[in-house]
Order: sequence, then structure tokens, then C-alpha cells
Amino acid sequence: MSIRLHRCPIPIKADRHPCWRVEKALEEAGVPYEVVKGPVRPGKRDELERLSGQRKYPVIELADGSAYRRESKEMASAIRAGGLEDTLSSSSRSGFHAS
Ligand SMILES: N[C@@H](CCC(=O)N[C@@H](CS)C(=O)NCC(=O)O)C(=O)O
Repeated sequence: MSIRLHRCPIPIKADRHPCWRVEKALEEAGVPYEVVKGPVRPGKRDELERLSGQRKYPVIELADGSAYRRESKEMASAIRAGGLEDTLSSSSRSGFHAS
């Protein structure tokens, strides 16, 4: 199974947009991924909270079912650094301290 990018449904392709920033990094790094678009309203993001412990996008669901959420700039850097599965240890994935 490829990784899943849980993101908002707003189709803005601007570098300042957090979801697009991470999606663009996945594209440019050639990482296979599936997009899961969720609700615009944070109040409707119960599934996202179950997955990641918080209600902001983007969130990456890794092949083992764990969730990776950091500030989108940090996520994009990690992706560009060379592949999520290889670069992220389970300890670096735990916790959801992005706002
Ligand atoms: N600073 C955060 C911002 C994340 C963010 O605002 N994401 C949007 C979707 S693109 C969101 O979930 N907004 C809902 C909210 O702020 O409650 C980041 O860069 O990751």
C-alpha cells in the first residue's frame, strides 16, 4: 500500500498553502501516494482526529497505518530529504506538535 496524503479539498496550488506544499514535495520526490480529501470545516474532521490526534491538514498516513503530522514546511523538508519510510523513525513520527 502506498502512503496516503490526507489533505483539505481546496485546490490551491500555491507554495504558501500547507496541503499543496506537502503534496508538491511528494510529487517532486517521486513518492507514490494516494490523496484523501477531507472536510473543509475542522468541526467535521473526526476521522482525521482519530488518525492523527489533531484536526489540521496535511497528515500523511504511512503504510503501517501510523500518522505523520508536523508543520507543513518540516514535512516537505523530510520528504525532500529522501523518503518518508526510510527517514522517519517511529520515534520521530510520534506526537503531533504542529499547530
Ligand atoms: N502552520 C500549519 C498550518 C496548517 C493548516 O492551517 N492547514 C489547513 C489546511 S491547508 C487547515 O487544516 N486549517 C484548519 C484550521 O486551521 O483549523 C502548517 O503549515 O502545517
